[in-house]
Amino acid sequence: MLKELVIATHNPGKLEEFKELLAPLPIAIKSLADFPPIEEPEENGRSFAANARIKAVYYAKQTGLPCLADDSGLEVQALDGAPGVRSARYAGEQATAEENNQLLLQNMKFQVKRSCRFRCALCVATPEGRVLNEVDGTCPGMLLHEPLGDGGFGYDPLFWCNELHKGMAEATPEEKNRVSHRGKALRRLLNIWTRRR
Ligand code: ITT
Repeated sequence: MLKELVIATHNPGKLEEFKELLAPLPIAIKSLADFPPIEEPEENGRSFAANARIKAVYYAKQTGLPCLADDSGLEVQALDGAPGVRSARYAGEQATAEENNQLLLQNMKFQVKRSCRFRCALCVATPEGRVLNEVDGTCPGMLLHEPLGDGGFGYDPLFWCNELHKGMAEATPEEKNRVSHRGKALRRLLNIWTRRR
């Protein structure tokens, strides 16, 4: 298993979840805040996996340490998978979570079919730019008609989690990590790492 790992994200919500999930492991966890500012790469991949790979390889080269990158988002069935890979920028390049959520509610106003899912792709890369691992995870749910709960981040207030039978923003961090797309993907990664030892 790796001794040091940089969690390559600027999203504080993601970072907190990773720190909690990785805490039991003997790995020194760093974040991008431990390095001088690094310009962000262009996330122009057509899939979550492609974007996770772009970020992991780029930040591993920039930091000189192995990096774990996450690309994730919400896919709404009635919108043909949107916001999808554009989840962070759904309402515009610099959009806030609040603005993204408002636009999504507006676009779903007259929709009865409200199935959706969170997806997460993870990639681990070395400073030489070699991809070590790629895994993913999915979390099924329903899009709510109005925000519910005050936990989590991003689209959590609009997401009814089928597995928890409650709103994602109503869940404790432990509950969310148990069923979330990110929790599932990370456990897959940890299984791969521990099988190799
Ligand atoms: P980094 O690229 O720096 O990791 P980002 O926020 O730009 O940060 P993404 O490009 O992967 O990350 O965009 C993911 C967006 O999808 C994120 O901004 C949230 O709005 C949403 N999202 C992802 N995981 C989520 C979760 O667990 N709960 C709620 N929303 C989530």
